[in-house]
Amino acid sequence: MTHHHNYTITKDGQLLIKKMESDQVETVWDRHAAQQPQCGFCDLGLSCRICAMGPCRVDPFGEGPQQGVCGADADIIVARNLCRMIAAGAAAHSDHGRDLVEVLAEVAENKAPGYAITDTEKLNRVAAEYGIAADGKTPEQVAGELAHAMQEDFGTRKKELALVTRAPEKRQQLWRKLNIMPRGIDRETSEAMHRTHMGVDNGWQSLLLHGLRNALSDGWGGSMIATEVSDILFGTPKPAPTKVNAGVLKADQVNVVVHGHNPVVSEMVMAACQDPEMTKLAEEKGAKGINLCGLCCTGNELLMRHGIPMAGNHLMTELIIATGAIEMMIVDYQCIMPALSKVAACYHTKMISTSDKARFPGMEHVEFHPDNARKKAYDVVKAAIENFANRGETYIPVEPLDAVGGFSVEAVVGALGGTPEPLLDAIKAGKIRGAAGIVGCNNPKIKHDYGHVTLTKRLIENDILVVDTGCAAVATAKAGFKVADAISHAGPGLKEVCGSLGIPPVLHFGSCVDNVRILVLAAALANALGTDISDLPLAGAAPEWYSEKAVSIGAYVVASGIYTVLGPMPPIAGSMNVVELLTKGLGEVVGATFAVEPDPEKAAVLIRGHIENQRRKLGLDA
Ligand code: XCC
Ligand code: SF4
Repeated sequence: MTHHHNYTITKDGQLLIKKMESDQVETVWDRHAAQQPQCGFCDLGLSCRICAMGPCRVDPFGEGPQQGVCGADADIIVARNLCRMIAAGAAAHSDHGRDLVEVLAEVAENKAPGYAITDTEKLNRVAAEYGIAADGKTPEQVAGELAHAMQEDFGTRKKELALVTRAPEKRQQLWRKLNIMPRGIDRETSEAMHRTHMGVDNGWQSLLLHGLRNALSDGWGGSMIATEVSDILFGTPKPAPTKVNAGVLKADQVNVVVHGHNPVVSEMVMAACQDPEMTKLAEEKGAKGINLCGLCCTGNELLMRHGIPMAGNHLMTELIIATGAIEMMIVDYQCIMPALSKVAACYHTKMISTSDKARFPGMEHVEFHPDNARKKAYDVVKAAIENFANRGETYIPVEPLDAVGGFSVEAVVGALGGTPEPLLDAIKAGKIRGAAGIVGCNNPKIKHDYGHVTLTKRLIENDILVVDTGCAAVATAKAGFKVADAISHAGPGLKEVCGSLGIPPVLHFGSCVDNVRILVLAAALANALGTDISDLPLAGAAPEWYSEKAVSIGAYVVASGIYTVLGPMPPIAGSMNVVELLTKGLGEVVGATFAVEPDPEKAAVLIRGHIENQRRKLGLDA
């Protein structure tokens, strides 16, 4: 029995859950219910299966065993588990970055037909940060040298990653002093796995500190490289209109949906979908055209750069298939529920996996590599067109909503007239109290989109500018906050500032790797004020996070000096020492802490209190 109104605040979600219920197709909420009660030891982080003397668990009530077979206690087990979550998240983001660097290297050697250098200005700017001069070289030569220099960032030959110099000087010094300056991207993840092997690092504090260094190698390394190289190859985003929610599917067109994270695949699929020859083919098959839509972060990548419409976020990925309107879903990696192909089997949707690293039962595997991606993209789009004939009844339950995406730091600074000063002035004058980055996923433990939308609403009505990414950004777009008119929901100061710039009070900053755009903007603000990021009236939030990547993001955001409120509780409550350190002690170490608050109304109060406190400390309201 499904209580579809309790699962999501979205109309399209509610109607499609009802549809799946009547079609008797299982959803993520059904599977979540079937898992109840979930393991209490694991929930508290008190179970360990790192070695074959185990698995072990520590009794939280102090009656049963207090240590594993090896003697690890609750603090060690919790810290080790958390460290491994960060390592997995950092690995995912950074491996995504590596795939882009490989494309850049192949573009430099002219071995990746269909890919090109789109933003030469940015190529030269980033190359300069790596100490590569562009004069007298072709863009391809610069790209080749840059790709090589970035590959060095992944390795073990350096003492510090190249792009950490973007952080304020004070922050860099702090990282050096704490010995958490990230060295090699792969090195930190590899060291995290080493330290957490049985019998290595059994200091829960030193484990957590390394977790921060590992996360920093993601934020100022792997993810930052992913975003920068994506901009170089596919263009730096500029504000552009788009449409969002399940209503972006078209009843009379071939609907192709891309899901996953890496624009390397989705950009080629887009190029094939936009080819007039393909449109002609679709028309011959009785469709009015080809409609490409996105899901999750690869959708955000296309939305940011090309205004491609967004069908939904994480918890919409199954539901959208129940429209019966999708000819093909093409996935790469990360956040793709293996359940999707079972759902697709109940409709006519063809599922295509594209990455050697990411296989799924029940999907057809068409492997994309930089040298064959263009051809493969045409192959799959042709197959999608063929599949239009197999379509049954469709159910597209809502009309799409308008939204604006594309706020890169370059675009924001451009809109401000070339410097971040006007934004600082508005903050100093108190018209904007501060800014919050709302990021991360959906999680069936939280009513779908309720966390993101409620928190955003409360912050903008209190004159706090919101920038968001990932599935959070899709949630607020679907709630109507990403149009210029949404200033009607903002407080008077934020309304005035956004109104005069003609921008929404909630800015779409991109995919999850694009959280680095928030770091870059925060660093620019701190540098303009001659201070550190931890002094600014800023906050982060992940109200509905689920993934290991989100743990890495949260850790690098806090390690960069930004107070961060998590919705769902991470599996750490089994160690009061770890909880105390993360929620209090870190303040004295990195100048920022975590908080956990599943109720977004209360999270908003926490964030407002923090921002007002930061303003007082800066002497802004004296
Ligand atoms: Fe995945 Fe990036 Fe989370 Fe969404 S926000 S559920 S990580 S798609 Ni990244
Ligand atoms: Fe048990 Fe220690 Fe092995 Fe973990 S590492 S499974 S606590 S013996």
